[in-house]
Amino acid sequence: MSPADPTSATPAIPAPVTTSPRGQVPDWLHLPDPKGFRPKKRYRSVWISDVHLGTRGCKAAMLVDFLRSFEAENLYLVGDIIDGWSLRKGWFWPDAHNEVVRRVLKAAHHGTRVVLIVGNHDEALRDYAGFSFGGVELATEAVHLTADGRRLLVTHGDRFDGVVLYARWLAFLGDQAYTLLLRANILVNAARKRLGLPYWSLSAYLKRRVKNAVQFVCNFEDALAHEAQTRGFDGIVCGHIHCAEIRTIGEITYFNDGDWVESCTALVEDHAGAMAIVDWSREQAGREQAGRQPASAPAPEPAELAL
Ligand SMILES: [Mn+2]
Repeated sequence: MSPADPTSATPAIPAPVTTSPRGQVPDWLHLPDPKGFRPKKRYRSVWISDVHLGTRGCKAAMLVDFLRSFEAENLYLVGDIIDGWSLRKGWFWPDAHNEVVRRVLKAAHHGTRVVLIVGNHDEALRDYAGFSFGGVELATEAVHLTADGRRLLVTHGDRFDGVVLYARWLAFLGDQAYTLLLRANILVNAARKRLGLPYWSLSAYLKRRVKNAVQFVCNFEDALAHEAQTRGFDGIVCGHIHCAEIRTIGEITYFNDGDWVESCTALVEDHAGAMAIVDWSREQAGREQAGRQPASAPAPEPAELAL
């Protein structure tokens, strides 16, 4: 800005009122945790997905409890965080859902790198990939380098629905058909959206075909491992099918961080690069049990399955 011209008739613009001693941020960002709160765990990275804020199924209170329990350098929100489809049908937004958003923004403000990967239920955010809001980076996928040097592709996983649907054919048709199907899935669902039809949902499809669900989950995992391998990654982190998992497929490690609708699970990385699944409903149950028992009772089993 050039210095104000004293001869100019334009009145000086008053300085904005400072609402917080630390600058232009709301005061709630600095609210301390309640007294006597358990010490925070320190993770290098945390992945959560399929929170489905805006739906009655979302276990927001459990998630707030989890978000309050740790500090992390990286927090990846791996898609389907806000359920835009459900909100379009009817507004449902209780306080606990606000609290999730508040916790995430607070973490970003205090130095956690927060990356929000777009899923299929929050696809409206896709247009904003590459932008950053309130310290939250929006992206369609991300690359994570673990502390022990592994390169992981982080993506929601909905792109592979078409591949999973036609998995048996793919065995005959090969890699080019696979690439084509990845594109077709996006086009088909864009067309369905224009026709007012819902996204072709893998999880709904699986539920209709319960008998074959195990096979289809395997196909999903194989499709993602194939993608990671083709693109030269050591592993892949995804969500989408609401099924937490750490599994080796060929040379690829497949990680699924689960969901906060049914299982209340997250994926975490410690400072040595070891990855584990946290089952928060089990952790909470263990804590309640420990609270009921005398102080000399053995500590509950840790909920993390180190790998
Ligand atoms: Mn999804």
